[in-house]
This record gives sequence, structure tokens and C-alpha cells, in this order.
Amino acid sequence: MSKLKVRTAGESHGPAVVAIVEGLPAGVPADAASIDADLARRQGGYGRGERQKIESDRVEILSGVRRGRTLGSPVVLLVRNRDVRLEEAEALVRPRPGHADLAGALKYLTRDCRDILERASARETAGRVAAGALAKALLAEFGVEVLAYVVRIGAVESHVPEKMEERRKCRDASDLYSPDPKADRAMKAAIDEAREAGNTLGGVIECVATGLVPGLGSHVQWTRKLDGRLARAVMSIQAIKGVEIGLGFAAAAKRGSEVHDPITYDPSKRDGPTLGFVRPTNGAGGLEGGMTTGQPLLVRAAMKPISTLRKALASVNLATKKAEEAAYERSDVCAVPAASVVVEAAVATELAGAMLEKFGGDSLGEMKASYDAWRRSAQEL
Ligand code: EPS
Repeated sequence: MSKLKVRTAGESHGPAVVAIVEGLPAGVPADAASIDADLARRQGGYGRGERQKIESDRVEILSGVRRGRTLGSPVVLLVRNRDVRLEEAEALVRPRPGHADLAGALKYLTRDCRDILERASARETAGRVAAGALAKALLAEFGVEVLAYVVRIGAVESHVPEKMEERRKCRDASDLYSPDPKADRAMKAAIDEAREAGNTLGGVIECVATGLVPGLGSHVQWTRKLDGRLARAVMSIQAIKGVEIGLGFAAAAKRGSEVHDPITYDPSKRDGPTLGFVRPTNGAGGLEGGMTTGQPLLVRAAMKPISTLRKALASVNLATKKAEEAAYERSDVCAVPAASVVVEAAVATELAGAMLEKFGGDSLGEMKASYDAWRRSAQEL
């Protein structure tokens, strides 16, 4: 499995969220400012609730880094919470349909769902985003760029421009993190409408990675297939209910000739990511047989609407077993833009792990030498 191991710890209203990142080689640029930039993006996006007015996420790098570079030792990243009230917070006995509340309460034999929700909360993703920023720094050393953006909020879809620079520029200028300025207004209106109705909205996130060499991941064992690893990483993000690669579900309704990407060879493209093998289409989304093809990697994720509703759904009081409305305190109306930052981090983490598996060594220099040697051999094939 992945050579890059990321674990998180921390409760939503506990003192902090922590990420432990193991497996990065020495020499990777690790700078708090670029981690903080991703943390700030994760806190933002149209549709967030009151909690984000309290929090102001900043990373503290506790270990594994010296003078702005990783040392090869475990990196511990800490993001402090401001809304700390884990001990005083009231019990939550009216589980919210869609949240981890009920299943977790039954699993842990408790009537207080707070014991569950504090860890199930998407606050945890601050840790995954901080770790993902380090993964992106490693990938950038090899010319790999990972970019996620919002392509749907509720019923409103955005148009995705052809060029990556255009997608990045539009996304960075958008409150919705969408690559289509024309869709923003309708997306905001949909979120406003949901807020007024005491409801919530989901959407779809797309993530593209460019500059990947062919052959990352493996066909030899199911646990090593990169598509499966990406799906797991993305599906494990709070509220994600579907993951597609390339044409995804749409491929099921097409014929083989409309799905698969013909292969040609152009020696003038030998220095490019596909080493001269040119595919006019990319229905595979950059993955065949659990390995990268060198074409852009394309992952899409569907997020369900947030399960804490102001206009609460029917539930049951776990103490009395009587019918009552589900608990509501405050909530985001739509966190799809925030989740896009988490998807970017999750994909980057898996890709960095796959790069380490193929080219890894103790230091970035060693890894680069191995990468260059492999590329030369592949070009001479
Ligand atoms: C969340 C509930 C809300 C969100 C939280 C995820 O928190 P609270 O109950 O404190 O208002 O704001 O997300 C974050 C705190 C975050 O940083 O993303 C939940 O129940 O999952």
C-alpha cells in the first residue's frame, strides 16, 4: 500500500486537529504559509455557517521539518480549534438522519451521540488538507499539478474550460470554487434558497492531475490498483457518496468504441508525460489497469447535502424512544466548495504515495535520480 501514510486525530470541539504524515523523503519544501493557504480555502466557500467565523485555521509544524524542508522523519501538523467545548457541550440525544449519530451511538452503546459526532465531523478534514499540502509540494517537484473545483451545486452545473490555467484562474476568483463565472450566480441563488428553506445542498467536485508519468499504481494486486486507492481516499471524505474516474458511470451506457482511447505514436512528443504515445481522447481518465497512462487523471466526487438541517427531519429521542425532531444547533448550508479542497488533498496524497512507491528513496535527490533514470529507459523502449 501507499508509502505515504497520513493519520489524523482530534475532535471537532476538542483542543486541536492533528495530522501525522509518515513516509515523505527528506528535502521536500514544507512551508507553513502554503499549508495555511489551503486551510483558509477549506474554511471558505459560499454556503459555510457560523463556525467558520470563529475558527481561523493555522498550521503549527511540530516535527519532521527543519529550515523549510522535510527531514524524512514523521511530520506532525497541528491545527488548533477555537471553539473548544468538548467537555461542556450538551449531550445530543436526537440523532440526525444522514449523520454518523445513530449508527455510532448503537455501535458504542451510548445515548449521547456527541461521543460520535465530535470525531465524525468534517472538522477532521483540516488535518487531511494540511497533509495534502505537503503531498502537493512533493508532486510539484516532478511537475505534477492537482486541481479540484466545483462542477455542480444542487441542480446548477458549471461549464469546465479546456485549459488548466483557465480553470485555476476562474476557480481562484470564485466564491463557489467553480471554474465557470457564469454559473456562480445561479449556484449562490440555489444555496440562498436552501438556507431560507432551512435546507441544505450537495454537489459534484471534479479533480484533475496533470504531469503524471505512466505506470504509477499497479495491476499486480488489487490493493495496489491506483483507481481503487483513489476511490477509497475520496469516498472516505465526509458526505461523499459517489466517485467516478474518467467517463465513470456514463461509460456503462456506451459502446466500447466510444469509451476507449485509441493509441498512436508521435516521436516529437517523446519528452511529454505520455512519452510519445498520443491518445485523441481520455475516457479512461488517465488510468488503465490500475495504473496511470500519463494522460490527465480525472476523478469526480458526488457530495450529499449536509445532514444537519435547520428544518429538522423526524428522529427519535434515544433516552425516551419517543418521536422528536433531529437536533439542530447551527450548520453549513453547503460545504461542496470546502470539500473540493479536501478532494484535492486526498487525491494529491494518494498520487504522492504512488510516486514514492515507484521512485522513492530517503531523499528528494535520490527520488529525482530514480525518476530521471526510469524516464530515460521508457523513452528508449
Ligand atoms: C460539522 C458541523 C459544523 C461544521 C463542521 C462540520 O460544525 P459545528 O457543529 O461546530 O457548527 O462547521 O465543519 C468544521 C468545523 C470545519 O472546520 O469544516 C459536522 O457535523 O460534520
